[in-house]
Amino acid sequence: KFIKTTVVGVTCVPFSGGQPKGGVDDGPIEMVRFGILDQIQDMGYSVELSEGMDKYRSMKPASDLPIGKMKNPRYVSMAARRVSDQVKAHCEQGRMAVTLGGDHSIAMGTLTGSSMVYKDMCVIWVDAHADINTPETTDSGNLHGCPLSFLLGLCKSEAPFDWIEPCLRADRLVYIGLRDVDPGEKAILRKHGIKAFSMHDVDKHGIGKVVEMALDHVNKDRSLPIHMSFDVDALDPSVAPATGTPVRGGLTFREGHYICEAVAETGCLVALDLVEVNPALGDPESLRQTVAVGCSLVRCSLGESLL
Ligand code: Z70
Ligand code: MN
Ligand code: MN
Ligand code: MN
Repeated sequence: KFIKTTVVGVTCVPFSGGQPKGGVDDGPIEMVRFGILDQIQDMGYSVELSEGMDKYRSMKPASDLPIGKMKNPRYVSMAARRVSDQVKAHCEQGRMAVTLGGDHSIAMGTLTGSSMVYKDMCVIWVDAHADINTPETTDSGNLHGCPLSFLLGLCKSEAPFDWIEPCLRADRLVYIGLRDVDPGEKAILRKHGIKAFSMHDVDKHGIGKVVEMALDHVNKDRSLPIHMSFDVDALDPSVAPATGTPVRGGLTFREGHYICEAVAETGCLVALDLVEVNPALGDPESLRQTVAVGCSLVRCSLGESLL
């Protein structure tokens, strides 16, 4: 409905500054090694790869003292700003924008980028976590737990994040998979009436009904562009073990894939993030399994399972 070419614009973001564990910056290269780019091409798309992925590592400032509780604020901001430019460029060309992370702080960039082109887009956030802490409510100071508060305009626009224009309406955001939400985040979700389908809802209604309700909430007529931001830790650790903050009781392999298939089926997807694959965590089999499932979710979101 919105995608104008058969080109998929892939942006690899080897970035780990939004949280303390190294290795998540190797997520994209492992997915590329696993063959994600060839797999996308084998589906009949061509791939346009954003340039200079190594630059994300080299842009780390020599000194990046915390601002309040926020850790690595300058590095996170600079990386997200670059991601924003790259994703925006793909969207402007009418390409499906696929971003491979990296930790979830990069969503500050992916969503600002896509929303500059698709002003009325809605967001499906698939995650164990709500990632909506403000610089005030965060306990950890890890910015991968905060991107949505910046995007929704819930925190003051201060340097180094003053380039972020609030670009997302609270009623255009919906979550699936939540099961580890901080008290301050719960208060934010309540205050702004943000719709969230937790694992409890998935158990109660089944994934089919949950995805339908989620789409109905943000995109009743299936007429708005969708940006889906998929944190691999939404999946159960038995399915995706190699991630920084595994939380038990997550989505099964099929539930995760169902979400991607149902979103693909709407024909409204314009941008996809696949984040928090950390190849450094766990044994080689955990790594292989997690990278494989990440690639599989990307393919399904691009319509692999549709007949
Ligand atoms: C916690 C925080 C988080 C991902 C952990 C955790 C956030 N709410 N997000 N792992 N992907 O630190 O703010
Ligand atoms: Mn998460
Ligand atoms: Mn927690
Ligand atoms: Mn996340």
